[in-house]
Amino acid sequence: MSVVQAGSPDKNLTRDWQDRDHQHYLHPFTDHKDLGKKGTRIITDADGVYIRDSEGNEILDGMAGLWCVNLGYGRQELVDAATRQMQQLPYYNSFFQTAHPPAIELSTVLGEISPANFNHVFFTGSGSEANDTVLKLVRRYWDLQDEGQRTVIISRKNAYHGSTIAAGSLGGMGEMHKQTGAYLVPGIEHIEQPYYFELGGDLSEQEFGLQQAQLLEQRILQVGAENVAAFIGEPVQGAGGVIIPPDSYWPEIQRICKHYGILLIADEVITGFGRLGEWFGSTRLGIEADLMSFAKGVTSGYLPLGGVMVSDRVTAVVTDKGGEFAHGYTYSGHPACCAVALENIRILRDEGIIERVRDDTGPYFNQRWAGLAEHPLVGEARSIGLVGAIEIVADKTSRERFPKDTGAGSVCRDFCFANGLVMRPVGDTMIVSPPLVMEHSHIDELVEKAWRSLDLTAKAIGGA
Ligand code: PXG
Repeated sequence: MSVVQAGSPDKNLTRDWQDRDHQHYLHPFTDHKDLGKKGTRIITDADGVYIRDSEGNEILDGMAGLWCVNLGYGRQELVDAATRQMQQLPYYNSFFQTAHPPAIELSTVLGEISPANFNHVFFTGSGSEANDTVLKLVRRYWDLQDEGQRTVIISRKNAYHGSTIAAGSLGGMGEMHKQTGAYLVPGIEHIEQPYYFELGGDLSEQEFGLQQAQLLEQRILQVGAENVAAFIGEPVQGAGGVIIPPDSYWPEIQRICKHYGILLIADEVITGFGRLGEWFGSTRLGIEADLMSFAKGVTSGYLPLGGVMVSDRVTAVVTDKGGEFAHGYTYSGHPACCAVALENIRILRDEGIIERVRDDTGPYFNQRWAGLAEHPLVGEARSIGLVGAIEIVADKTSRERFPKDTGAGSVCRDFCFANGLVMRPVGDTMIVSPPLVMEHSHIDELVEKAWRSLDLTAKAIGGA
């Protein structure tokens, strides 16, 4: 059932927007020549878990915007919180011995909802800025302890940590690295990812998880343990294709980090604020991090805000030793963004939404999503909390993919849109990360639309 009222689509208006979009607007991660040929989809409004385009089509938003609209659309309380704060104090900074109540209150609340060893936060405007901050904090942490030679940060191939130069360097996206070229931040090493479906071969899932974690130890020894500062990872890789590591993976990573004394950084930009049925993915997966970057779901995307939760271990060094941390943004702790985050967290708490993901909607989604593995085109259907992926394959048993130029994932995405569902491809992996307020009926609708789109894809590309 949809909440959005049908509009009165105006094709001329859509064409006009598309033309002007093409003439003036440079989109993120976009081939503009290609976009100009296809025409942009113009999204005009949204309510609950549905978005609506300029043609009046209602679409179930299986991606919560871009992994961020955790509370869904149309929450008046968030609008009111922003309005009130903008009327009272729309902006002030936290440099030069000043602060304001929303940033102070939000930092207190974040300390309450994060694991016990986190009691401090540094605010940024985005996830990329959060990970740039992480890089500088890590460097300062070791410098202040006279171990400035510890400069190496170990990350993973196919990781996504943002798109500024530092965050893109931390990430493991090949295409981004190619385009950044010589400007990549030096000293960042990338090990292979715990992607069982793609790389598991004949190993059991748990053997594979252990093996992939031990790649960290091998790399530490290669570069010299005394030179390694930190390991960074998303608890569940998001943009890389919702890669859920085997249970054996994180405990072994944790053991290795502890053994060599290196910092463990959890990038919680997607997994934070309820996605896995806990406030932070680290809690669900038993990760004891020293730094956690966050963004997106902290405000349900209503206003931009990011930050880094800094553990007592790191705070003790970077604050107690004194001296200025030469870092900060104009919009660090922006009052209106902090006010929206506070209201967002209040609603998540008061309505028990994260507990519902953990105990009810998450398990229901996991069970329904698993059913997609029965589809002839699907090699695997995996999920955790309210995030899931399916692997489109030409052959279920051998896991053989379709030829690259088939573009199976993109074909499926187009059928999804046409059938009223946002489900996006990462290559031939289809992924969803819906708003946390999904009801069982929305989950049924999502899975049914996904199945129908897979049927149409199979017909179009000659699979199954
Ligand atoms: N870390 C993670 C884990 C992310 O997913 C960032 C950092 C960077 O956040 P900002 O706010 O700077 O974008 C992200 C962002 C995709 C996609 O294609 C994913 C993100 C951003 C853009 C596209 O799935 N994640």
